Amino acid sequence: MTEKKFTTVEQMEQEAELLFQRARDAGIDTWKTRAEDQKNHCKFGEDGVCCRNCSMGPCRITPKAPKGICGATAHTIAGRNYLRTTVGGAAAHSDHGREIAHVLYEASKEGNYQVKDEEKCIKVAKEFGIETDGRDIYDIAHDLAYAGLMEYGKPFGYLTFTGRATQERQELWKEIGITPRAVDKECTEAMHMTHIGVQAEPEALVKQAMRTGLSDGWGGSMMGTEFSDILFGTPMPKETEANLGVLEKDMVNIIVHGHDPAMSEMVVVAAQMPEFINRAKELGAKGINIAGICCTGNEVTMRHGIPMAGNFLQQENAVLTGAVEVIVADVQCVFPALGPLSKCFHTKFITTSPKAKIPDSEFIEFKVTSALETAKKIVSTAVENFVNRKQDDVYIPESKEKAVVGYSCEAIIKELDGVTNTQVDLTGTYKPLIECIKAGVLRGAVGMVGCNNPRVRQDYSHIEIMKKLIKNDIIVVVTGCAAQAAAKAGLLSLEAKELCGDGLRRVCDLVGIPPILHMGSCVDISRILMLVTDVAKQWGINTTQLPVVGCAPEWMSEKAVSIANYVVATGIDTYLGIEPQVKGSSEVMHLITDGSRELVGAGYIIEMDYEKLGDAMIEGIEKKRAALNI
Ligand code: XCC
Ligand code: SF4
Repeated sequence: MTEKKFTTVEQMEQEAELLFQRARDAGIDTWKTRAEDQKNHCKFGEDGVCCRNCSMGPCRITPKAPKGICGATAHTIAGRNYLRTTVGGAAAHSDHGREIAHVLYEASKEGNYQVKDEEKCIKVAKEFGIETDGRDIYDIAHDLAYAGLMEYGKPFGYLTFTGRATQERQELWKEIGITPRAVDKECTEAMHMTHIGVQAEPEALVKQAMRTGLSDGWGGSMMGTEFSDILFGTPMPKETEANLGVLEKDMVNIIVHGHDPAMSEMVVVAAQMPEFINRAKELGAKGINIAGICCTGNEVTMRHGIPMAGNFLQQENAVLTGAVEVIVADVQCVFPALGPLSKCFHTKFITTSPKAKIPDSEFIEFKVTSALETAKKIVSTAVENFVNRKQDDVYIPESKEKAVVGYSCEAIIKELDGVTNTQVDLTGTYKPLIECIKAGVLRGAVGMVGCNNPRVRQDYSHIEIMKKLIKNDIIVVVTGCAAQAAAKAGLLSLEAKELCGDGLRRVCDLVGIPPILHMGSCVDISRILMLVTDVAKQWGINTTQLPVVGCAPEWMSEKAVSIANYVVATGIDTYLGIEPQVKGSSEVMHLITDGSRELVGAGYIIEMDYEKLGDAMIEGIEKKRAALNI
């Protein structure tokens, strides 16, 4: 057996350092230097006890001034801030879902976007009570898109997808009053509650955070995922590569960055057109290479095997290679720093959404009706820009790793079907997986998600914790920047089974999967919700009983807080490696940890030491097993 050498964080850091040096040489800042400049962080902000919700303030809580001018305590202020953070995240994810619903609404046989997964279109339409028999698929799709859009503002009732949850969760949510209503209703109500002089009770604020989070996970994000699958195809396993080494020295490099797949899908289509490939060759390039960053990267890798250039904290590094002709972004997680940085290189920075215009970028508005035209313009800009590259001044780090991506729930079931024995028919279910967990071959599962955060070494916690988990026979599913961290370290390759305990290694061999499964972008955490829910249903237990936990070791965004809220409210303990900004209130801190466990059977476990965080998860999983007598 040849021992595979996996890329280490140290290697990645050395390569990154060479790129940062290029920035220093060019006299430009990077996140590294800016993070230094921002030290030490404002303590009031960090603790969540600064309120600027009205102009009598800002008010900051200190021992000398324990109340705001209106009388709000640290608990009220921290609770309100926490809820507002959640709203920011839920709004972002859900608005992404809404954009996709609009794309589906515009889909047509002849137009820019088609229905690729008709089966899913019909299945989901039925859930919404839409007539499907004998109807044209586009008529069904349009009715579905309309029904989806109505989920954002319907005046009565609850979100349709909550009907997918376990009976136990549905009843509990009803009982404690957190079943999500229309997406916009939850976000608006949360903003209302946090206005001066409205909600002051910490528990009510934390419950609304869960409800708003649920409207994201079981609403906006879930629609984002399902409608994207209908439009662009449900992901199936594909081979690809990850890390900056995927950039090609002798090709035109285009980086797609952001979140919404509508734009990036079209760029992928345009880049395959012979007119552009030929033109690239005329200009001395060997072809056109597309690579992704952040969740756009996850979307296009899941469906097309497009390589991933890296995750959140690597966006500047991509430009610093000097090898990128165009970096094009739509919404979310896009550093404004890319504007001035791109000016130091030949790189053209293109923004496409009116929601995210960035100084020093070129704005080309992306519209559903002119999507292909715009994508062609973007690709053409990149191709023509190749001649401006200073080829002698290019530095592309060597590191890249092989990865298998594209494990939608449908794909996982298909893989499991491939190995079920025929004595009892288990096809189309997670039962083989459940049997492995019951028998202890697998101890349990962890969903690792989330961002990078300069508060900790980039990707170190992700990678070290993942290695620890798989060594302990715990299967891991990943999305977002955590997924890209895994990919860069080679942990999404089939060879990663070498790092597993005996049980997980056997499962990997038998099923032919890596020990860490890439389930997509951050809105695709809705896939993890469905995986967990269906496993609980087929096992016949509650989600809170499953030996399964969630983890976000390096999270930073408001979206991550929204996610953490809905994962917990779905009954899954969530382990955080970065502290939520509520430390200034013992009550809110209690409410999101042990208090939430009393309320919904799950809560946060907060631990900044990655070793201890990993150990705590294993312990948590073993406790759940013991309670199940397995
Ligand atoms: Fe953004 Fe989704 Fe976080 Fe990565 S994981 S930094 S939110 S790209 Ni969503
Ligand atoms: Fe101060 Fe109350 Fe106004 Fe907040 S809402 S800024 S605590 S007066």
